Amino acid sequence: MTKIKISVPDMGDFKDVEIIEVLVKDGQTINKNDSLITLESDKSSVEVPSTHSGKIEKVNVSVGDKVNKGDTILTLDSTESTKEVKKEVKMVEKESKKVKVPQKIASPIISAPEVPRSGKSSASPKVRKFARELGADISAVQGTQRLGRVSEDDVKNFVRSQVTVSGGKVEKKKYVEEYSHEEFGEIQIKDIPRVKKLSGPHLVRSWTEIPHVTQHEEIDITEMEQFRSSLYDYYSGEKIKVTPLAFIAKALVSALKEFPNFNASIDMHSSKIIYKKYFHIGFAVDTPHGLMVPKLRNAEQLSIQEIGEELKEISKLCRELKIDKKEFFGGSMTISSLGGIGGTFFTPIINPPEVAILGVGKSFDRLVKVKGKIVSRKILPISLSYDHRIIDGAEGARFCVYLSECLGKDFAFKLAV
Ligand code: CAO
Repeated sequence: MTKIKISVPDMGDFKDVEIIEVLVKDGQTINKNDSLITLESDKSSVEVPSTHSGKIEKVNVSVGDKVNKGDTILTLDSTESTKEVKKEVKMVEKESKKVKVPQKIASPIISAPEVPRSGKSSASPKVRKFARELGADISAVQGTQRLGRVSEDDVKNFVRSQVTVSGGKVEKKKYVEEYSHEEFGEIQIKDIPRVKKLSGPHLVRSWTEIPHVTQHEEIDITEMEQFRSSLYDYYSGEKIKVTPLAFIAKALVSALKEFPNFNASIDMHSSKIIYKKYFHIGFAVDTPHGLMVPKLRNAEQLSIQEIGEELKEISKLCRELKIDKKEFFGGSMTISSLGGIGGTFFTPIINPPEVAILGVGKSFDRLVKVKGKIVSRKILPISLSYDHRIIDGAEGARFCVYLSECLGKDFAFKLAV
């Protein structure tokens, strides 16, 4: 056993550097490279690692001490042989020369070289703790110190760049326009409607947390449309109006039965998938108050005509603000239909905790060549967005193909109308 002293390394121009942490104590067994103390100057903080393994006889420093190069940090009963220690001393000496930290090492007094921590962000335990307390991810903080080391100020600046404090409340940083709007002309300022205020954070969470993939598809609904426009009441002879959305909702129920991954939710905390045995189809309703997404409950038990009637009834309740809050929850999958307005493809945002949403555009006529003849076909554009964590591309494509079949020329068999 060799008794050695480990002392403060060369710190360049720094004098009287404060010890902000003592990471070891008397009697402790330590390994080579274990951190002993943290030094902090006004410019940086750094951990001083041990150059040897052994049992600490006595720690000579305390928090708050101001130290200089060569001051003894501790004495150690080294478990290494005298020969090894001498060899080690020579190596330390060589390394120190390499990094241009001049040190006069007289065995067995050894100066510990300053070694910044490896890894993405190098920071002292104190700075790491400080970042943790503020909820900041230290790996995201850009270190401004030597070798990119992160200081407390770096953490503070990082947090400042992420949040604002207003009225004692910490909020995520607001983007401030460089020029105010009125500098460019007349403006009017209104409150954001309550429904939009409520749905905003939900949409942001979905867009930022769920890896969305949107698959577009054109469905030939010519036969379905001929059937739909030919519906009439048997007794009164009056035309029956059923929205294409009712057919689409029915087809969606069938697809959900075929592809249970789409009628699911994921719980990332417990790493579980929740498969739903019910078919509650959400549908986006455009109201003067903002977008609402009520559910059409147990859609698998309803006929297409009944679905059409319920859609009308539920959207009326939404527009009159008479809908129960609970009706916005507990869905299987949502349809966002813009078909009554116009447009073709878009990228609908998933309505969590659901994992997919079907966007529907306005159907249009297309001239196509069939058996040498030019004929007009009715095409329905759809856009399916799904959560790529649970649904892969092949399944997304199969889902679209299946929907095409349900609404295509054999729709009557597929939907059993
Ligand atoms: N292609 C062509 N025409 C369509 C169509 C489609 N995909 N879907 C509906 N139509 C037709 C209907 O048949 C109806 O025609 P008639 O007046 O001749 O009967 C007309 O468009 C109006 O339909 P509608 O949109 O009022 O009714 P709907 O039952 O189809 O839809 C509802 C109900 C609640 C979905 C709709 O009123 C609505 O609010 N749509 C907007 C949804 C929305 O905002 N989505 C975006 C969410 S993301 O911001």
